[in-house]
Amino acid sequence: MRGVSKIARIAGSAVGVLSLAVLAAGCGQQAANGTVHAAAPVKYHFYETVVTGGMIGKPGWPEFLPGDFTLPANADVTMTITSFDDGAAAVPAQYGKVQGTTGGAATIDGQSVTQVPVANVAHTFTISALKLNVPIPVAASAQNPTVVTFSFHTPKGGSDTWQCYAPCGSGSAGWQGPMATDGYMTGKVTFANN
Ligand SMILES: [Cu+2]
Repeated sequence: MRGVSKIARIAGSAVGVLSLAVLAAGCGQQAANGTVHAAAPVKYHFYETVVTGGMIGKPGWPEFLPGDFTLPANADVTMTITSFDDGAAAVPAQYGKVQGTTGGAATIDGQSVTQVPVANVAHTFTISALKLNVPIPVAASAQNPTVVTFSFHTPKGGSDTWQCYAPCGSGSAGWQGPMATDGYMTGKVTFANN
């Protein structure tokens, strides 16, 4: 009782009102945070960067960073791929099409697209097991990357291999070197339940 009347008295002064308001705001924030966390749908934004071999001191070895990675299972995942590669590696027609994403589209440098001209493709991010394919166009320059964003729903668990299907590697068909080396133009994506 003594405590309550003391607070009531302090509340009468401007300073008291202010400190009570801060206290109340603090409490409310904490409660709201907890509630939002529990109720929020699973959303996850994952970022990839594609660098040229020259950028990593390994000419001829363009690389996805990270190469092997984990995403939440059974979740709507948004991926943003920033690619600095300004060299083309033309793909067969099917790999110029966006497939398996939410809405069947991807946003490339701010524009929603469903396909990229095959001659303008530098890389693809493809998970064949999920029928997911996203072409990554040639960057305007090595200093001016192209930014590709798309969303897809992940499987309930397990792991899959992703692969770039633009022949950006070495050898006569462009399928050797980084195209065949884990962590460069192919890798493992794991879908984890916590
Ligand atoms: Cu590639």
